[in-house]
Amino acid sequence: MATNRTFTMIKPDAVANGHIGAILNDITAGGFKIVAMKYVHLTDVTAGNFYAVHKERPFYGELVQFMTSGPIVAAILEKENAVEDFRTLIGATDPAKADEGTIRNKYAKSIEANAVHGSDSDENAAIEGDFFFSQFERF
Ligand code: RTP
Ligand code: MG
Repeated sequence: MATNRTFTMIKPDAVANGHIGAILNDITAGGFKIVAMKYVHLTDVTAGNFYAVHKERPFYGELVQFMTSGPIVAAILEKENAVEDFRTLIGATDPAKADEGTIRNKYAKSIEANAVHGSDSDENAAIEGDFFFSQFERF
């Protein structure tokens, strides 16, 4: 499998709880190379646009509110089979269902405040990475 890329965010709950360092450590220990990274506070407009795919879902308003509640770390990660392997590393959306040792199992508190984002396809990984990073901000 060729090396490819995924996109992640360390969400406001994990940032506020002091887990940036531990999560980045788990990500690099999991074999992912960080090829872009920034620390930003999303606005209603930027978070709303990022999550536009979830606009019709009942949790959309709360999700945008949560994702603007504090700063986040956004990053593009590189590894073989990056999208699938990263979703394995982070675990299920609901941390109560996330496997032992996964990032959400270790650092997440609820289905919404679930510590990290991971792209769900190669196509969305490219769209999400382009949303946050210009060509000069990725390596
Ligand atoms: P993500 O996109 O953040 O990696 O998470 P995911 O694929 O595992 O889950 P997805 O269905 O894409 O949902 C996006 C984010 O919305 C919040 N959520 N809240 N209240 C709820 O029932 C609910 N369901 C999902 C979570 O923050 C989830 O990660
Ligand atoms: Mg998703």
